[in-house]
Amino acid sequence: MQKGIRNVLMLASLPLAINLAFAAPAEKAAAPAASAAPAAGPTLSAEDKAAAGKTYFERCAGCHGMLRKGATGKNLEPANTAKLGSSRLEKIMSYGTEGGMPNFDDILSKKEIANMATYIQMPAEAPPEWGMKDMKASWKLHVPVAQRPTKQMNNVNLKNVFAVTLRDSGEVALIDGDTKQIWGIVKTGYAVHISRVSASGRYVHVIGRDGRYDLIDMWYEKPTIVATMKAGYEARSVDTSKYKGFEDKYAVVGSYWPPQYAILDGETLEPLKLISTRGVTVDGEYHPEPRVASIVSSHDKPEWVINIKETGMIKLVDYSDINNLKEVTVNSAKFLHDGGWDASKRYFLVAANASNKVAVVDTKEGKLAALVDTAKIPHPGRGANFNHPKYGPVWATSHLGADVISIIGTDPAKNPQHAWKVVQEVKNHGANSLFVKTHPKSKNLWADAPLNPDPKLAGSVTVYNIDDLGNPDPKPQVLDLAAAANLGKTKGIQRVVHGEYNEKGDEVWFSVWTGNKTEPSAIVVVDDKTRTVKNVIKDPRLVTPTGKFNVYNTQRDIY
Ligand code: DHE
Repeated sequence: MQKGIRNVLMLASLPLAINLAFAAPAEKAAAPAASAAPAAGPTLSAEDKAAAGKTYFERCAGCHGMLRKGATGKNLEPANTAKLGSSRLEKIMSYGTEGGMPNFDDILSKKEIANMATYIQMPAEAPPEWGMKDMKASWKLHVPVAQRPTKQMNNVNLKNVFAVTLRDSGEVALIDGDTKQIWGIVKTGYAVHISRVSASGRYVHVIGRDGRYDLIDMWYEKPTIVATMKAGYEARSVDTSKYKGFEDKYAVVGSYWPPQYAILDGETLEPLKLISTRGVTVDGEYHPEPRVASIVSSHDKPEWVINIKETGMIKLVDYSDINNLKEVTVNSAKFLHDGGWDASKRYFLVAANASNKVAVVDTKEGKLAALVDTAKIPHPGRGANFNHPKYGPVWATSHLGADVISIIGTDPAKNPQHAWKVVQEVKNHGANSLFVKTHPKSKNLWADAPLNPDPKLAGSVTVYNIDDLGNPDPKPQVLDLAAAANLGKTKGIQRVVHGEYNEKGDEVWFSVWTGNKTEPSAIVVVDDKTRTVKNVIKDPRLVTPTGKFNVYNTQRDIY
């Protein structure tokens, strides 16, 4: 058996693929420790260390980094954590902070929290590399293009299908938005982070937190995975080529570890090119872990916007000739995370979250248009575009670190006095928000607060009437959607997360995510006009639903 294939089989047989990062097989030995070890310090048994390492990957690494150098979350290297000490660390982990750190006392036991407090006072270990050879060995073409259906073999209205992440079961549910029935569930990587839709609208591309990338073909009777590959040990982002003439030709996948992005064949996922993102930050200092955060595909040119978290560099990658790849590197601000297009799709707005800024890149000119100062830790998802009654075209974000929604002017041509400024800040019902949402056909602006330690706030959403935002004191409505889901009492907090519109823009779907996979979760469908609950989708197969991606809106970047 080929060594690479054996690795992949080993990965599949582990409960979590990332276990490899903490218990590397002999042929992929871990790189030397990245941070200086104190002479002596807290220790754990091998078993507790492995368990804490797994939990660290599942729950902490995204914000704090594999090497614990900090990004959205604080630096957790021993020099800092030892100063705080076990008891303070345990309190922070148990109850969260107002600064955006969620509480974990509802999903981790006291022992797990105590072990984690010890673990993060021990030196960080760098996981192994994952290069082109590994990617190629992991690649499985389940169905070659020539053997796939030549026309749609089902009667589902594909434009209104929602790809729903079932976080803790490592699956994606494809839900028919017209009937609200589960059309199919496919086995994917662990905790799929996002789904993106190919330019043709036929394929759904899904990337697991563990770096497993699956391509789902929706032309079969039931959604079917036609290709799989592993992009690294940890990943969050993916997109496809959307420019005319390149539809479905390429895919691009960004990794957190190793820090790199890969260009793949868009219909087979065959790895074609790999580019490291290690390098210097906007301050000119070397960083060993500049992770790939959001990626978006231009509709106006053969280009991806690839945001490098730790360096604060935005890469504009021209994919028209991948052998002679051209990258424009735009300096912005550190800790780039999530973002979306403005309504014209010329400007991309991305949260430089721990810098409390939103960076705006002008993709027509290939330049930074602005760095906008905002409230603490902006977290927009893809943001929300609408016409403000006073300020014209605007884009909005909510915040992990503040209980406000920031509204930024986006029209330098006709409303230059408002462009790239926070023109208004309105109150959200709580901090620890992740996503805002609206739709061109809607008059509502929605915001969640799922990571709030207060269950009432975590289970509610704020909604503003956009027309009311022109008034001096606009009044929102706060809806308790967790209560509307009627799941009964659960140990895990019922966190209402991620609004997503249907194709028509007259319904908005929210997940009620009980962070505990043994407890029930649901999806609540709200009628956008009346703001009343229309359906509650409950099914034992809906395990910890989080992100939902409507095919039509995702394919066309409507938000
Ligand atoms: Fe996300 C988007 C990273 C935690 C659900 N998340 C993104 C993007 C990044 C990212 C880089 C943008 C992708 C793009 O557009 O190309 N997310 C991270 C983290 O590093 C972080 C903070 C910690 C972690 O460990 O992963 C994190 N994210 C979460 C969650 O806890 C959520 C709620 C559930 C989960 O999967 O663990 C979550 N993130 C989402 C969703 C999106 C997302 C649903 C897509 C939003 C959209 O509308 O496009």
